[in-house]
Amino acid sequence: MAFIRTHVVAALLTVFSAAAFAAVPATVYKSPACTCCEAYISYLKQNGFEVAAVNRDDMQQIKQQLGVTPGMGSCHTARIGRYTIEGHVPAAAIKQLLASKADVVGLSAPGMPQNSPGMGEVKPGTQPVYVMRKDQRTDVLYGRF
Ligand SMILES: [Cu+2]
Repeated sequence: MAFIRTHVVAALLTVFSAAAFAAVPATVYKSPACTCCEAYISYLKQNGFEVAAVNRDDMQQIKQQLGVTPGMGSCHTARIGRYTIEGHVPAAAIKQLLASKADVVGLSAPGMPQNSPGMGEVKPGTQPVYVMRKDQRTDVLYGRF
């Protein structure tokens, strides 16, 4: 099992290192008072994203515009490439999605999960990340990151 995991990680690193040269632009929409949003923005910057933070008072409207699946909302909403990234989604999941070019709306870490990036100590491999799809299903696990 450890052998397989090592090889999967090595393969993923190869995929990502090609894209790691250029910072990936990301726009993060958040309400002005949100401190965990700030922590998540710092996390994204540390993980190779070039972040534009936009304060908004109409986050519900933004989420609707960007196609966040009802019931999968969190605090901040990001637009990265053609995808909407809702909440405290780990960078590895975002990079995997960008590389896959999957035809989905984006990813979500619904709610405010403890130990997700920006929400305390990160425990890699434990954070469930869900796919936001055009059919608005809410039960499709993308993986644990
Ligand atoms: Cu938050």
